[in-house]
Amino acid sequence: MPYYPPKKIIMLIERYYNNPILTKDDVPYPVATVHNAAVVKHQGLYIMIFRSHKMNGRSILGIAESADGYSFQVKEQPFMVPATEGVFKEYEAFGVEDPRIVFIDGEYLITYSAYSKHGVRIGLAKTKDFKSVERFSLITESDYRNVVIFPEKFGGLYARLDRPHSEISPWSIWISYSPDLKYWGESKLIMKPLQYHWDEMKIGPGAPPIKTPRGWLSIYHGVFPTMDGSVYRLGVALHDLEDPSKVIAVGDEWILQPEEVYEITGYVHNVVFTCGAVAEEDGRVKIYWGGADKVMCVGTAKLEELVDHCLNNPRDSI
Ligand code: M1P
Repeated sequence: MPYYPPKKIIMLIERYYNNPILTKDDVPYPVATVHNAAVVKHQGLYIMIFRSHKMNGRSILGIAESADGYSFQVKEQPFMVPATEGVFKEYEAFGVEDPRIVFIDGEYLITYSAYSKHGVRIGLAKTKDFKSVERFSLITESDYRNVVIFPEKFGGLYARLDRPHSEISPWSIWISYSPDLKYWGESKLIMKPLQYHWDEMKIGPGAPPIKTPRGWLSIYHGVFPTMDGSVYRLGVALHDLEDPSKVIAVGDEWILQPEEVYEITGYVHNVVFTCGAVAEEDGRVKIYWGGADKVMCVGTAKLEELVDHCLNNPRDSI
């Protein structure tokens, strides 16, 4: 009999045993889904801003709080619904989706997708306390999604990763800079899907990048087309600490794929999609993801292992 060594399965993310952590049944107003949430720690509490489809199919953002990052209590009222006045009214008419939150310069910046008959743009809103929120600017034209802002400036400039919808190149990750969060430029394509890989169809920034001693860790989503629709998975990339436009390495294999029932079936099947992760003091990170565009899930990973995953088995760069 030939000897087959034991199969080594590397589990980088440990799913929380009690997933999903939030569903539509936890929301005190009528919604069809709870997914694609941003999560940050504010004054000792975990704040989650989550997306929900209303019964007409358009999305709003709700807010929930937790003491431990696992058990969340949803507030009575939504956090953001489409604006009813000004320029935001025109561009949010079809809904607000997929928030990301970052803390910089004493305030929380929330980027979100704003949908209207004109396409999808990115709105930027600000809050200091998650009690009130102020819309600041629409920071892209159509068609963009998945904008994450770095929690530090580079040479005095804010930096963001984003994902325009190009008809020429597969949907890829770009970087742009801004002196004031309003005007963005110096744009550059920095990461592309890799042909016949798990993310060959399109990629998009997921959680805002996390600073580690070896680089900025970016958790992104990648999509593979199959005869049964698209499969959304998560991967990781490492960016240079001083110059985030330099991608040091991209892990060749995904770190999470739809495997549990609540990821395989739902509103859109076979989807894990992240908008937020919280780095803890013990070197672990809580990664939050939407399962099948219907429920919210969480898992933990060691930051060091995610960085190793990028560096030890990288793919060819673009
Ligand atoms: O249905 C899966 C995802 O599809 C879109 O993702 P992308 O930005 O890659 O196109 C978004 O609608 C996202 O919200 C959704 O989870």
